[in-house]
Amino acid sequence: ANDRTAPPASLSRLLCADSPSFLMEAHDGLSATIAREAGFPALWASGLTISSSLGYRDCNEASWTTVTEVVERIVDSSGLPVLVDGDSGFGSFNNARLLACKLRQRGAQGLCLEDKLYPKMNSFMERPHPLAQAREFSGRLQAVKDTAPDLILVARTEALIAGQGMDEALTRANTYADAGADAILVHSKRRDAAEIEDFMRQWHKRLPVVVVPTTYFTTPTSLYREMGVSVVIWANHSLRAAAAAMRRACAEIKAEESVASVEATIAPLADLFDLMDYDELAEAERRYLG
Ligand code: SPV
Ligand code: MG
Repeated sequence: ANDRTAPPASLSRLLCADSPSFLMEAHDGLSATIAREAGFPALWASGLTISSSLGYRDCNEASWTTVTEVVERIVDSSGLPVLVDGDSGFGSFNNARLLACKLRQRGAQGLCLEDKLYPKMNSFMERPHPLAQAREFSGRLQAVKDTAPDLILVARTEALIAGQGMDEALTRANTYADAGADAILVHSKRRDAAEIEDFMRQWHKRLPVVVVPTTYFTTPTSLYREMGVSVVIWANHSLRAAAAAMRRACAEIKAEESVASVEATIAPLADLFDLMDYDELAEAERRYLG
């Protein structure tokens, strides 16, 4: 069931392709393996889902070293290109370039940085989202580019999340393009894609654009194709699927004082053995143990 030999696409090729690519979130080795098995060409190492899976809130409670270790598991277990959600870079330009350097060493292909202050807060929390000065944030981007030139750098503007309007979003995106970003992520918390459409009309494809349709999930993907969006990220759906399933199973097992009724609804152990490729180990044992 697992094709571990197919050559993965590169993130830069996906970003430059004519039609949109779809990236699935991963927050650990298992979710990364399952996303690869489903056929996704690349992964989003989501700050929200990595934090949540560790029992942290998405406001930089997880340290950059912890995130880097999780990214290593995602890279190793999937073999896919991984775009890492680096939040706002965990501090100044200096923290951002250190993060970039370490992520590159762990095999990440891309880093996304957002123009917020440290600590950042998840974009969907109803509270103020103070933005960094565009000039200071550009320094963070430049430092990352200088330190890790082969890392794909996605600059994310939170101008629309912060209620600063379309002109501010476009101005910032242009400033970040000047600073050396390889792509722009424009984030929106509207329930439709109107802001994204507006942005795309005025952006004129200066750089590839990445979007995260968490709140505007009803948008047909054909619209992204028509707009010229390059990458669409399904940012949190494996973790939310797992949380719902774990809750159901826990409640049922507690109530029934038995695991008998959930057995048919959960993954068989054989699935886990298959996902983790125990067959490869058996083959290696034959080769190396004789
Ligand atoms: C994430 O997945 O952590 C993101 C996307 O940054 S969002 O949660 O929409 O901010
Ligand atoms: Mg995030």
